[in-house]
Amino acid sequence: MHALGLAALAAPALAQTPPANLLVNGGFEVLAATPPTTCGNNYTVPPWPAGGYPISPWVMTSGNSTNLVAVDGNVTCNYGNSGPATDAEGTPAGTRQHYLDLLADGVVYQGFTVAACPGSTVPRTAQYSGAFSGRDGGAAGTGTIQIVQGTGVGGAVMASQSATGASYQGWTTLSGTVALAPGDYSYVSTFTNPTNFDNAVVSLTPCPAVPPAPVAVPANAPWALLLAALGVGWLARRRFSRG
Ligand SMILES: [Ca+2]
Repeated sequence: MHALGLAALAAPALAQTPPANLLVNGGFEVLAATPPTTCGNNYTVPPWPAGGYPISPWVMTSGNSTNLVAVDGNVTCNYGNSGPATDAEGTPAGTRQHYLDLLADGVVYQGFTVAACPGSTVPRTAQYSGAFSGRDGGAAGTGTIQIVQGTGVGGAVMASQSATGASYQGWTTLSGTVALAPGDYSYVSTFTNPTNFDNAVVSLTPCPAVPPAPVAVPANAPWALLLAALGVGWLARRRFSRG
């Protein structure tokens, strides 16, 4: 068999698509109609409403104000020791990125839905993660991620992780897995005043492949095939004898 035949038999490489993030604006890069132009802090500058910079669909349930921090790796924007020079998403220096600070101890949450796999109601495995950093030259802050039942911050806690002492020079990423039955849940991030938050992700393991439905074979199919073969043979012999 030649090389082309071998190549044709080889299974095509499947592109590895990362699981979708069920959270929207998990990295705080969805900017308002009037985007921030200021390096560093962005909170009480009009026309943004009271409560700080919009971070929809995140909901802030406590904390004085949201503060969308803009950084670019110290290329044109030097935030000093107020927080990391880059956000938690690892973009190259020179790219303007953002992370979230709250002007006080605070809590933000976002709801998400775990869909059932086809024909199944068993729990699915969710991966969740998020990153915290310190502020103002210190490492005194604490950040906590919780996955809770329902929409809001008061539901039963399904999973929880905390980080204390995150540096202002980099990010501490928390991650874990949790089994979640189909339904509504919330990702809740709680962090103290000298702490920043970024890069929140919730994703689900893919549903198992559904085997194809078996093809019904008529009971008389073997006889039909045999008769067709006999017919072809008879025609061939007849043409040969005439030739
Ligand atoms: Ca970000």
